[in-house]
Amino acid sequence: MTKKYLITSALTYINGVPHIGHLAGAMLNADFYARFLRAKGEDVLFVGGTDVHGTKIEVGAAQEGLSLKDYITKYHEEHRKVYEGFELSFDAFGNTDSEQNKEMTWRIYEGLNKNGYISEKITKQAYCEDDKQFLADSQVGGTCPYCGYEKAKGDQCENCTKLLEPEELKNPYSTISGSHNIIFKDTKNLYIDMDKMQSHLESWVESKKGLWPDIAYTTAKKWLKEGLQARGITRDLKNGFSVPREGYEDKVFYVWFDAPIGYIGITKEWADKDPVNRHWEDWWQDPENVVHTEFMGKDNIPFHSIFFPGMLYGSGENWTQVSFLKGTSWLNFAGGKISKSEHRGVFLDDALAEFPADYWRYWILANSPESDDAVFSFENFTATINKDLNDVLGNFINRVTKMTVKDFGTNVPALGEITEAEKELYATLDTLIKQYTDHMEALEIRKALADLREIWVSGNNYIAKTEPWKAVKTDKARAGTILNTGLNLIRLFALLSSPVMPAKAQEILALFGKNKQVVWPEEKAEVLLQALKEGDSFVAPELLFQKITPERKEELKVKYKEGV
Ligand code: B3M
Ligand code: ZN
Repeated sequence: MTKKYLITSALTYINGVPHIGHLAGAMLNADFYARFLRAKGEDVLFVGGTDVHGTKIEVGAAQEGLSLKDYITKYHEEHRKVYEGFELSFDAFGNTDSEQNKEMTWRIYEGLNKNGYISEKITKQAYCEDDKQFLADSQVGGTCPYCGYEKAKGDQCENCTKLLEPEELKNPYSTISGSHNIIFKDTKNLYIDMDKMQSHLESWVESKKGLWPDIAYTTAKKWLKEGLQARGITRDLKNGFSVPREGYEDKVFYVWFDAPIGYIGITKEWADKDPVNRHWEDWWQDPENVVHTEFMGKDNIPFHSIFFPGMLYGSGENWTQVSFLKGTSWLNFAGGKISKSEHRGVFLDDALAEFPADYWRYWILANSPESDDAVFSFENFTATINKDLNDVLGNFINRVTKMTVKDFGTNVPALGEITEAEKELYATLDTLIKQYTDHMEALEIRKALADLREIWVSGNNYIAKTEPWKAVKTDKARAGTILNTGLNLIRLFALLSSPVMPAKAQEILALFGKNKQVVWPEEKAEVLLQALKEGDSFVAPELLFQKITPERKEELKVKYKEGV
């Protein structure tokens, strides 16, 4: 049986519009991989969505004076729209609050409970007598015992960055109402006994050595080394799934319990729309035949490398576990901390209003913060777009099509005798395309993008060397051969660029007629460069890419507060 490829990208919290850092961390890498595998003819299911439970969302809804339901609907839709704008090709896209996800969450909880992995603990928690509710750690404000900052939160002091417990705050108050009427009250919650899974998870993580990227493997190892501890899976909150257990009527599951299960819930929701042809079990309960690749930012790695695998394992069913965990570092902004309220940094809605999605996709993938943090600046963005997309790729396409139209019209000229120059080009391309494909398969994204650029460069080198503008004066058939090869290169470049810049690739393929289907080029370059035949018609494009002027760049730097 051929393998199936399950791809998941972290489910973003719906409070706030996502920025380019979110794209760089999870969704874009996942989309790039999904498109590549689909082009290779693989069976792919790409799952994504939004995370709508927990305190953050509850607070966000209260701030906007919306009901939870309206708040969730509004922002889920907003996220969906920008992701569509970035051409993220999710097969299944949903929310974590669906009926299907509740069913899966309860099922996994019941399994864990049956197998003895659930316990109950009583702890003290902040309770506001005026709000008549328990407060999450981050909902308690007060004075930091270390630095005296008056607006510290119960989980962390923003001023001195110390991690805190709510009881440590002096003069505690509710951030919901401002009331100082706070007591610390006993509350019981359910815990998952991760300590009982220590040895199982140790050997499982060990089996990923050399397979997972370093950042994922070492993060998982670090947690194991510190020793796993029981972790709370219920909370005294309103926004979440109810808990099927007596005495827990006023509580909900912790957001990080049902969020990763959300991948399964979203798959089930998708399958339920077409029950004859889609089966969630084919993806989630077939570990032998499914390759599951997860994409996320580095802060999400512990949950995906330890807790979620532990939850699935402890439930006792034969779940598909993560095969490859692609965690990335941060994409930072040259101007400092990205903030919507201070209009600093590039949020996805603004990004789409400034430039085509493919400009961003190219830059972000080429600068992917894979092992180290990377920095976005309009300075660098401008340089990359002008050089790679305009001078290298765009210029090649323009020159070849314009020269052909001028000397041969809008039909592909004949391919005559193959000379050393073509043979050299074939050899270069064979090496580069293999390297590119290998890097994509291994999810070495920066390296893959460097290969893609080299592939484009090889086209320019070929034209510079063969000088068709000279050849046409002395040997028109030779010029025809060069331009035939050039036109074929354009088509090949579009196919190879499609996981990175899907819309531009379609635009380029459309120059050669109706067949715009992307099939991954697996033949030898010599064959690939004979796909377009003598007489096939094409059109010379209008400007495919546009340079960013120095004035525009300066405007953008001011507008988004880069170094201002
Ligand atoms: N919503 C955290 C985040 O957006 C969390 C990820 C859940 S993935 C299952 O970074
Ligand atoms: Zn402090």
